[in-house]
Amino acid sequence: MSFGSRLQRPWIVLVGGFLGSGKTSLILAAVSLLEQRGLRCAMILDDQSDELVDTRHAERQGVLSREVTGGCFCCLYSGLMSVIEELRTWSPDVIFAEPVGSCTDISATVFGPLREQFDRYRVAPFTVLADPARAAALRSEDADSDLAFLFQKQLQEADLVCMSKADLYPDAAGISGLEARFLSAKTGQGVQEWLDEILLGSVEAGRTTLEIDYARYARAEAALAWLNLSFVLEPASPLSPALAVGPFLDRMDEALTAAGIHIVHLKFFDSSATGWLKAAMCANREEPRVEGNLDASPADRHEVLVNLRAKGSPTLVRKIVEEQLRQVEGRTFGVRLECFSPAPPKPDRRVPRARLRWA
Ligand SMILES: Nc1nc2c(ncn2[C@@H]2O[C@H](COP(=O)(O)OP(=O)(O)OP(=O)(O)O)[C@@H](O)[C@H]2O)c(=O)[nH]1
Ligand SMILES: [Mg+2]
Repeated sequence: MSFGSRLQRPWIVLVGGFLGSGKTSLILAAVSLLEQRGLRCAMILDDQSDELVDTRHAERQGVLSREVTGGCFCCLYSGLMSVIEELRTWSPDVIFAEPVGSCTDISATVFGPLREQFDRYRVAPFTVLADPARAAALRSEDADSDLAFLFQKQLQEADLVCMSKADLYPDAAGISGLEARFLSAKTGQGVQEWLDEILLGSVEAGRTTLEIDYARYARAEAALAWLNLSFVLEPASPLSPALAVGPFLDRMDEALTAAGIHIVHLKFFDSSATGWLKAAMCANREEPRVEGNLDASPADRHEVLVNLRAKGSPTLVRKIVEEQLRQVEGRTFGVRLECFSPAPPKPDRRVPRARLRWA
């Protein structure tokens, strides 16, 4: 079975879904499978700001990656296209793109204008991932209304819904009213089948235009605190990546939890001469999930990235993180810290479904 060749139009594959649903993990697993078949793949990450854990992770996995920063793809179609055009010079077969996990209205703002480029690209159906635990929480009666709004809108515009993390939730239910696939980026379960379906199947791409109130969308995103931090750490004595970031992560979780800040996704990335480590948690007091060189030997210099998406006040989140940073043992320098609420989304293109025809 062949997915195509370099002489043809490259595939554009958008994988959306809520913060922490498993987008980056799925894309990295898919790239690995496709590369085993000799296909060239690249990946585009999207964020409100730069210094992204996901980009560093992708680079460490050897995946060609680029960033679109300063907003969601829904507002930055032209930015997305200029990165796609740049990647095209490298003749990729498949370009994956991961929208920000709070982003929605992708069908009208990205798939819509992308249809006009049908002579240059093949566009896969829009996959939206849902973490079963998050889906249950955000569909319950006491769900946070802002987060639930974003989650629902993302699902409503999906061409294909996939329940992620099937290894963690083997008995997960789907979402009522939606046909869902089940997959695990960790074990590979369902990933090949998903690729076959999006690249060889007949599901139409971008078939649902959302009805969405942008003022409500803006309010929901503005309820989030978005923090990107980078710094260099020289500990008093050499530490492994796990020991360099572990205590900082634990204390940050404690302090955020004590202040009533709801962690949506907290990611750490440590790069050192002896190896790298990524640690992430999708809820307060969750056991961090760790990937990388777990047995790396101690190093005397660490480059640390922290990306935190939380429900709460950016001013308070910043204060907590600054306080925890002061408590890190050793010398910290080169600190860059940004913390804000996402600005109201303003699409640079919006092409509703009714005006569209695929070639
Ligand atoms: N056990 C298990 N964990 C997974 C799987 N997929 C993702 N994870 C974990 O879930 C967390 C979130 O995964 P990511 O791939 O970073 O999710 P994301 O949707 O890209 O997150 P954002 O970019 O922040 O929106 C990480 O700790 C992953 O290791 C899976 O299939 N199984
Ligand atoms: Mg990601």
